[in-house]
Amino acid sequence: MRRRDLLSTSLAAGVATAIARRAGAQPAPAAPPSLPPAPVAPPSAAPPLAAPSALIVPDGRVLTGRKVGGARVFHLIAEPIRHEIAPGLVIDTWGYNGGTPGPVIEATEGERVRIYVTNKLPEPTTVHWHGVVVPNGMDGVAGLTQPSIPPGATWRYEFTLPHAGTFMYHPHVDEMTQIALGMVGMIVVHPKRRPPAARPVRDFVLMAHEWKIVPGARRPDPLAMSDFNQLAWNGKAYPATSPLAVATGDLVRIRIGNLGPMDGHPIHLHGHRFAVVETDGGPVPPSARWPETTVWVPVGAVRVIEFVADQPGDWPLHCHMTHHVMNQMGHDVPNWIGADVGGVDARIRKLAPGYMTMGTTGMADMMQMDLPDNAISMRGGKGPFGAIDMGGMFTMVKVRDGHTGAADPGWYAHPEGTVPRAASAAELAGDGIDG
Ligand SMILES: [Cu+2]
Repeated sequence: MRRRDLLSTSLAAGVATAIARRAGAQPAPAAPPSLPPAPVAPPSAAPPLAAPSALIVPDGRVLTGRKVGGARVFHLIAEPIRHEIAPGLVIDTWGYNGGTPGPVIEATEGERVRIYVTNKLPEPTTVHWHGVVVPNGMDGVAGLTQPSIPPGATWRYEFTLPHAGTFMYHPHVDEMTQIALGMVGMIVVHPKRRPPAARPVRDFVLMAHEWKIVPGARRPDPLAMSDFNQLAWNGKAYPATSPLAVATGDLVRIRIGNLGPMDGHPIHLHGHRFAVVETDGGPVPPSARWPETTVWVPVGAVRVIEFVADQPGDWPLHCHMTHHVMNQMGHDVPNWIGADVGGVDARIRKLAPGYMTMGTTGMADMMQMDLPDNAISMRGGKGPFGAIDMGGMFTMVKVRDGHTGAADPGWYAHPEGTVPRAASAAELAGDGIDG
């Protein structure tokens, strides 16, 4: 359902309600949301953690596996899941170990890893270790390097991690369906010897994803090619994304992966300048780095950025494609901006009392319109100064003096005189501005 369809649905519902009210009847009960019964398995138990993770995965999970003999053992479970993208929007989809994205697999350079993959899907799958240099037979490509893993089976991958870095994993069977539904995850391989850090390092992992979810439906549409309407960081859309909390002066590393079906994302950070220090192909030599405030993260790529968080405040970190920081809707709403619709509205109101065309002064009013069940507002959330109109692939880096832990420190308290305000008549006159 595109936004136009949603608008006509809302309008139709409004008309029905109005007509029913006029006739003195009870409004018809809302149609039940389209809920195909989902084969939902309970979240699978992960193996116990061997050590506390050095990574911070906002809204996500880490698998550190456990040492058995000379290998680190992991268990990935490919399965149907029920996942909340944001309060009010729950989807029935596919993922790993009870969620999407799957847990971050964390290991160390040179380690032998043994990864068991249980297939609880209704169709075959495999796991490809994207960017990890493995023996050809461990590459996870159905038909080419292995038979696919049938439903109900548990198969075993085993290889040595030759390189430190940030990588990803995903199926190479029915990619269009399995990847689009959310079967994606990241892998972090720490260097064997970590260079002594000059300052505390805050090491974040963020994975971009996108779905097409018809407003009111619970099942993402894996056939979508271009009209994705739900964009997420680690499976969550703002306002459900957790901020990245750091202390002033920390070295912040953000490992950004993208295994969305179709779209690259220009990821923009406010208030700081960063460098791309690593891709899934390896480290970028310092002589080859350049300063940036936006990094293009193509589909099937990792970009690791680093910066010193030297500016206290609440700084957006978001995709700069405007439709990727908007929740749930599509792109085909009629363009009424600047139109005089008073005459049209008056005539429609004879049939549908209370009708009002939206969007003549911009789209902000649409962000508050009534929604069907299992749909969320285009608008992001409430900020300290009013509504934040960005949603979707939006989060914040919250920089505070002396902040410890990963908890949200709340809204930034701006020092006196550092927030814009209405100009006074004396100021306008003094600076020669005709306000
Ligand atoms: Cu984007």
